[in-house]
Amino acid sequence: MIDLKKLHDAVLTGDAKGAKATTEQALAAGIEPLKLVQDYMMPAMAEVGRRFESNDYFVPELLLSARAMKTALELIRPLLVASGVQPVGRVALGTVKGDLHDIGKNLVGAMLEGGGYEVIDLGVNVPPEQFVAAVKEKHANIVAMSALLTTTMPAMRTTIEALQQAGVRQQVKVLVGGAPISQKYADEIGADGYSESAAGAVAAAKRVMA
Ligand code: B1M
Repeated sequence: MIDLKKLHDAVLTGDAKGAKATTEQALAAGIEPLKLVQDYMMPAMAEVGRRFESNDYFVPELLLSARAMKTALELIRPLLVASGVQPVGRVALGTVKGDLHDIGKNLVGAMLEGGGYEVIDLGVNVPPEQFVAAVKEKHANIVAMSALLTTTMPAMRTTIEALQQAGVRQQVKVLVGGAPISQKYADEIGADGYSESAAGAVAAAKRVMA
């Protein structure tokens, strides 16, 4: 019997080796990969955030927890992707300019790939012109933006404006998400879709493409 709380605690304490070992054991025992992410790893990261807010954790602890989460996700990601079907669209995905958070963005990418989309991962700190270039040169049908900071949310609006100025806004759908983003904000900036979770991003992509 695997104690899955160990995975939660490994992410919380930044123990990458422990996170990897428990994830390996859990996957070998046939536990559903998404359950590991949603029920253990994400709550641990939420607690990391709470400790950061209350000054019990500082940036080094955030980095260690992020590394532990990423180590476990490296094992899980291929399994999320493998559940997919035929390619149904091409998504240019990135964390917006000024923002270096990529764990959620990577999960969204894995879920979209699992949902049958081809994902062009532009990485983090992606300037508007790079999203525009992905639409023009790589013929993305969806621009998917992630932001984790209230200070970087406005880069989503700037990117939509850049798509308009480049004359390509009509040929793409824009999806937005990330902890500080809401449906209200998505509507305000003229995005076509919003999701609060990685799994929901697939449904949102399907909705906007329909
Ligand atoms: Co940062 N950070 N961080 N951080 N960090 C937050 C976001 C923060 C809320 C912590 C806090 O104060 N409680 C806070 C932001 C406050 C605010 O803006 N109001 C914060 C801060 C302040 C900062 C710095 C400024 C700290 C500093 O240097 N003083 C700095 C900024 C650096 C920068 O980006 N320029 C910073 C740095 C970092 C690290 C680099 C140390 C590290 C990131 C490592 C990495 O990503 N490689 C880090 C971390 C780990 C966090 C927390 C603790 C965890 C983020 C995370 O990975 N969550 C975070 C606190 C928190 O979120 N509770 C925090 C797990 C992940 C699976 O969830 O990313 O929300 P999330 O993604 C979800 C959904 O949001 C959604 O799906 C995902 C899965 O369901 N989603 C989408 C995301 N994108 C989507 C796109 C979609 C659809 C859904 O469609 C396209």
